[in-house]
Order: sequence, then structure tokens, then C-alpha cells
Amino acid sequence: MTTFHGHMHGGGLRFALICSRFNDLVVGRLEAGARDALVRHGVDDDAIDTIWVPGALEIPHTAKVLASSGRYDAIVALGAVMRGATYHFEVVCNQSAAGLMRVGLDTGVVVTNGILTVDTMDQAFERAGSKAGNKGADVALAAIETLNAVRAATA
Ligand code: INI
Repeated sequence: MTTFHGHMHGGGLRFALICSRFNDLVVGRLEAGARDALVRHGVDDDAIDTIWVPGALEIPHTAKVLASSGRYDAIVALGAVMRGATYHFEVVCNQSAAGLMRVGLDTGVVVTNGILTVDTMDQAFERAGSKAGNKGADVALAAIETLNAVRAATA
């Protein structure tokens, strides 16, 4: 039996960070956290593209086009969905997550989901660089690890 782990070196890898402008105060911090984490793990800053789209619902389509382009080793989705008074919250959360999962499965490109789904702005900021860490950094590192694990197991 062989056990494979993904190492955490990102040198030579290309990333797309797809960011939603909805709640961009929060998403800008997620993007900064993701970029910083990638660079500190060896990714060239020039190998990280950031693509801004209107809202979380636009992220899966963008991810599909970028993943199909062959230009990126991994796609990192960054957004913030805040609960409102209507069912729209559930629609945006569920459809963005389901769409991203589908893109990863359909294209074989690693896609990680850093779309926050929270009740309040405080909860969002807690996860965007204050007391609960930075979810953008977490999902960027998850992309490096997954990519390297899959590559190790299929080399
Ligand atoms: N998009 C978000 O990224 N976050 C939200 O909290 C949000 N809310 O609450 O409505 C949101 N809606 C917009 C949606 O993602 C699309 O941009 C819009 O429906 C156009 O397709």
C-alpha cells in the first residue's frame, strides 16, 4: 500500500483567484490572504491572476471558462454571502457551492471554495483576517495541497 500526501510547495503552479465584488470589503481581504499564502508557499506572484465578477453566483461560470482554458493549475473561489431576510441567501450559497463542485468534477481542475456564508458582517470579518483567521489563505493552501496530492498519486 502506498500513501500519498500533498506537499505544500507551490513553485511553478498557476492560480486564478475568482472574487465577487458583492461585499468586496470582505472579499478584498480574502484575496489578499490567498495571494499572501500562495506567495509564501513558493508561488510566483505573476502566476496568480485575480478576476473580479459581480457576485457569488457568477463565480462558477467564470471558473468553468478559466478551468477549461488550460491556463491554470487551480482555481480559488472567494466571496461573501450574507444572510438577508429572504430565501435568496440559500439560493446564492447552495448554487455557488454546487456550481463550483461541478466545475471541479467536470474539468478535473482543482477548485477550492472560499465563499463565506455568514449571518453578519462581523462574522465575515472574523473569517477574513481577524480572530478566526483568513479563509482565503486556508482555501488557497487547500488548493496547493490537493493539487500536489493528486499529482503525487498519479505520477
Ligand atoms: N452575491 C454575493 O456574492 N453575496 C451576497 O450576499 C449576495 N446576496 O445577498 O444577494 C449576492 N447576490 C448577488 C448574486 O451573487 C448575483 O450577482 C446576482 O443574482 C446576479 O446574477
